[in-house]
Amino acid sequence: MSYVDEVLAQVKTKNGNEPEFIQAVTEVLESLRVVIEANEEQYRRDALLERLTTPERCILFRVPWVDDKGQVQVNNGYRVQFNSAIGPYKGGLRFHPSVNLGILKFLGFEQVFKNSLTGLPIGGGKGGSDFDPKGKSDREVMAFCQSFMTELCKYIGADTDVPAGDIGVGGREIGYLFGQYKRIRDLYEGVLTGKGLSYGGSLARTQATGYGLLYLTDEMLRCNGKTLEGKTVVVSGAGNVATYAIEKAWQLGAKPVTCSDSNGWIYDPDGIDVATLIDVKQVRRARLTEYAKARPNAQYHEGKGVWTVKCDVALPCATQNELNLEDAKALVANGCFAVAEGANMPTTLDATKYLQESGVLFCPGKAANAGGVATSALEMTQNSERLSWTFEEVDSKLKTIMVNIFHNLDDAAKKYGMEGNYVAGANIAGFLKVADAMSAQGIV
Ligand code: NDP
Ligand code: 2IT
Repeated sequence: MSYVDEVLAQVKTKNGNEPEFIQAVTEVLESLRVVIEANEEQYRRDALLERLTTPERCILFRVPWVDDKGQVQVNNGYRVQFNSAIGPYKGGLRFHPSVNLGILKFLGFEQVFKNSLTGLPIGGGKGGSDFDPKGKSDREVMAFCQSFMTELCKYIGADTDVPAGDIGVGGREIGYLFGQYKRIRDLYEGVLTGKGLSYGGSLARTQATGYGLLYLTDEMLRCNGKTLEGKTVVVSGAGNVATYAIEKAWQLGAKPVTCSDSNGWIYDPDGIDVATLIDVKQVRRARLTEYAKARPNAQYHEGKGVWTVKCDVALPCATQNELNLEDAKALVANGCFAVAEGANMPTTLDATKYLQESGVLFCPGKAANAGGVATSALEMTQNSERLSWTFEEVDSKLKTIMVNIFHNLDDAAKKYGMEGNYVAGANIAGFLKVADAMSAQGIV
């Protein structure tokens, strides 16, 4: 059996109850075959793939907090410190009822390759809780965040592990988490990114994932003789990534016509109005039905459905496995020619294969959404030098990073005989740097 098949089989046996983790590892290892085979003896002897697919450390803890009725609630807290070969662990915190160890292992594993692709010195990690911030008062969210950080602060630090936001963790949560870290550890340091501008945050970090997604998509289209100008774009999600993807799509001359949340979706024939979306989701923390009330031409539909809308470009920006084979078929039938993932692993393996075989340009999340973590690394740099850069400076660095990421994965795909396969290109380019650092550092 080949070394890749051996390790894949082991990963499936050892992590049988973690389907998302197995899915992420399968995608990566399958596309690394040609690289591994070229160096199989050394990699096997050093158990490189076993080490690459096993987190360095997983921390699980109890998070007790008191709700507004005086009732004690208990949630699970996690931090998966996956790989520190190229820098301190870096990756977001997710607060969502679906969070479990398997989900965070998949996200941490993806983060290792994503962070490598940015070209910046950051290792991979992810954390979070099954806590659901929806419907909670600000005081309840603060109580939860303080209890969560009381435990997490023992394991993180500006040079050790630097969390940030993800689903359910935005500016409000990062503020409460930072305050508690500072109080307990008595350290004013860049231990979190995505901070507010008044206490060490970076300009453009809020917009970075969505903007970066569009910078990369623009470059991918240009390199394939197309542009975003005048194109119809469908977007899923209505959170941080989706909102700023929609804003940048407009700025680059495209027309974004959809967004969605966990209850339903919007089709706005006039194009999604960013100010209304921000007011509904960020200011009022309301449902998308409120968007439809504010925009008379917009249609609200319950459930899932953005992928049935005719479009040129599709940008899944909500959550994992939200675009399946049936959705991929609908996109292709409607003439969609490019898909770039704003979310982490939003496309199922069979849907990805179908899109690629149908000639759709497909860029995986670990490259396409790397602008968020790249700008987090720029926030870490600003914190270290105790300076703040202008919006334009950060945004222009972000753009350069996204364009470079695209060319690195495009070149890697070409070099290994898989031209146009950006999934393989991203996995190979991300892997090579991590593998080199791991090999240089001995068996650790
Ligand atoms: P937010 O919490 O800001 O927004 C998430 C959006 O997705 C919301 O509209 C939410 O709906 C919807 N959503 C979440 N879970 C589900 C679900 N199970 N089914 C349907 N809709 C769902 O998160 P982000 O925008 O930050 O994250 C979105 C994706 O992007 C995630 O995959 C995340 O890992 C990834 N990502 C985020 C980065 C960042 O910097 N924030 C960086 C790179 C990737 P509702 O409003 O109802 O909750
Ligand atoms: O998935 C991701 O890359 C993020 N949620 C952002 C991580 C970060 O550290 O900024």
